[in-house]
Amino acid sequence: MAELEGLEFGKSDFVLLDEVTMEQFMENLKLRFEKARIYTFIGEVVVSVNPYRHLDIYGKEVIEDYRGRELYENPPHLYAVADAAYKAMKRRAKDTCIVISGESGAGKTEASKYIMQYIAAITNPSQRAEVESVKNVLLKSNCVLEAFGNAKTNRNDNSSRFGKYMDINFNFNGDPTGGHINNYLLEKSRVAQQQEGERNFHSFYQVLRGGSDGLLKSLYLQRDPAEYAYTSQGASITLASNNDSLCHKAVMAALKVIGFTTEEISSIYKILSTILHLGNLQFTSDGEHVVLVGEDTVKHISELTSTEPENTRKALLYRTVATGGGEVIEKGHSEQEASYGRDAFAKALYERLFAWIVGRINSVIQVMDYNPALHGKNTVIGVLDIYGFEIFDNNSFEQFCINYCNEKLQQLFIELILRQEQDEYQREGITWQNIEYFNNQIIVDLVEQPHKGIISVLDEACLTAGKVTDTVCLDSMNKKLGQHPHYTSRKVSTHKSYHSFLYSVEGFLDKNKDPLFQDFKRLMYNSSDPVLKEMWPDGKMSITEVTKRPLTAATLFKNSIIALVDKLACKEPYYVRCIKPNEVKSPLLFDDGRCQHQVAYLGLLENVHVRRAGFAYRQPYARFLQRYKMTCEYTWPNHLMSSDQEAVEAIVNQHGFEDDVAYGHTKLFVRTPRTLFTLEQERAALIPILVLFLQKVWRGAL
Ligand code: AOV
Ligand code: MG
Repeated sequence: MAELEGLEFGKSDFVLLDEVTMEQFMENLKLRFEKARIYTFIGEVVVSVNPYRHLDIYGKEVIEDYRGRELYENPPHLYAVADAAYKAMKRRAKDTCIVISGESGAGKTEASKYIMQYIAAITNPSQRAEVESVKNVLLKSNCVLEAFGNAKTNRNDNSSRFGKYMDINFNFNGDPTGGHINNYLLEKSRVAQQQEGERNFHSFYQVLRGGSDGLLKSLYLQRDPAEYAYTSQGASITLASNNDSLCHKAVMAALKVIGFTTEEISSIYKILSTILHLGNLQFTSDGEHVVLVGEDTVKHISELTSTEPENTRKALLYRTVATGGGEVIEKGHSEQEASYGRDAFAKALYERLFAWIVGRINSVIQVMDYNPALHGKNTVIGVLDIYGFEIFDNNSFEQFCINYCNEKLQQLFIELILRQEQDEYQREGITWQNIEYFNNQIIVDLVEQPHKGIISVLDEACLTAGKVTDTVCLDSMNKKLGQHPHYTSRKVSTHKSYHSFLYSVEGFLDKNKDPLFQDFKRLMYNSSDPVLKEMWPDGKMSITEVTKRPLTAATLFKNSIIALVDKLACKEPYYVRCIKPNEVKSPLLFDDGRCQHQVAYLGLLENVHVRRAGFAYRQPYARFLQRYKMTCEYTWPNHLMSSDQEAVEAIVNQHGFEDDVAYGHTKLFVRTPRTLFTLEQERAALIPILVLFLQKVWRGAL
């Protein structure tokens, strides 16, 4: 609470602002950022501003300060939220979740790691080996997932290109017994294509720069990422802030700790190498047929994937199709089809590798044989770290999905924060008037509504036989959604001349359909590398088997995000709202405009309003009494009343705060922060007198 920090650091809780205006909010946020107080509460929500420099606020001593304490007893911190979620889970056997949101580069992933470290540090005091091993896997999984799922973008050098939701399971002792990771839509297009200034996934650069000479030789790889088309397009192959070589060693060590076998690790790197070689494959025409340039590369690929060179070559140049009469024929690709197929194959290889790694980690931390009758209730803390809202110069299908996901989470935030608030008033028997707030459901509907939403129109276009182009699809969207207040469409004429509805529709249909020639699936399924085979079970099907049309990428993503939101909604939520102070990764610059924009769309001011319109503070009677009993003659040192509530009433009445409070069943509710301030000031003034008094008692003077 505010009294723990001097006012020179600003208000540690935004509900304490004199007036809830954007101006005051921003002033406080800026002051705190400048004073390296990067965390500020709004009630139980923590607002965080990325400091872009190392702060010495995460050490062991700090963890001890927060361990088991109440939220307001310490300055705002991620640890306070982590501890609150943990306490609720342990004391009340509640499933809780910590949702971390904010735009790209705002500090979500870093926050999620600190939270996990905190939970790991405060659990298992008796150091039981099996719990330690679960904790270890949970912590080490971050390193592996970041290597394979993060990349340098123009907004963040270590940008998460997948969404991660991790459940940590606890036994009745409050010790972790296992967990489960869900991953959401990996941005696989990056494997084959990167924007100017960006990189492919870290994993490629790490193995090239950090792999031993022996490993690289066995993978037929050269050390320089510039040698490979897939790692050099963005023309930015070095990270200022990271050491690829060291990271490779850390990833190798983490894979071993988690329990990947030597064979599995070898398969992982063979797949990475296969992808790099695929990227360098070229096609040309001999006048009649499309042919491959670089026979050696094909040989390397077949060796790395444990397939026959002839089959590999065929899969790259032909597709097998069943004719209407049930006859099976081989149809040669055009040059364009062959390149398209190669890239689709490389992307699918990476996507499946990533999913397999996540699955493999899950198999290690899966909670086995948990018997609630024997072990007590199994509770869960979920931690959500997903890709943040992002806008680039050119926004494609991936940005559309990522931003839709952020709208969904924002909607959940508004609903849960309000619901939680209103639930509490109801539970405590306090009269409460509902508050109006902007519900972005309308934007979510625009995207996801069946038959009408953007995804639905997109799917329709994808399912239409014949040639539907991105532009035709855009026209159809304009027709159907043109009247929607949140839909705009304009034709943008740039040097590239693409069409846009905030996002560029170029490539939308293809990314949504996400086709991959069956031949690649069969090739991989028939590999003699068991790991690779396991990743391609759908290659088992023969060509004549009729396959159901698979769901589109957007629909799959939508379904997974809806399931995620359902999962979060049934847990007690804790929120971290991250803000990016500037666009240039500077620890010194607080860009007012950019920050204000984020505060606005994160709905933080509304959050403060909601919190204040009701009661800014609430405290169980016993706790309130403990803290302020010295300010009232009837309660100091002990009260003689029949209940703590009555004693609290005595304190309130003596100060004349009757109109500012309400009495719940178990808690006192205080409307304005000023009341608390006054009590705090009085308490602070009394403490020196009390100390003097106690010193005299000790010295025997009294
Ligand atoms: P994000 O997860 O929110 O972006 P990160 O957590 O990756 O953002 O943070 C971006 C960078 O900011 C980090 O690599 C650090 O350099 C710096 N940073 C963030 N938080 C802290 C902190 N508490 N202390 C010091 N430096 C920090 V994205 O994944 O792009 O949405 O998709
Ligand atoms: Mg991230």
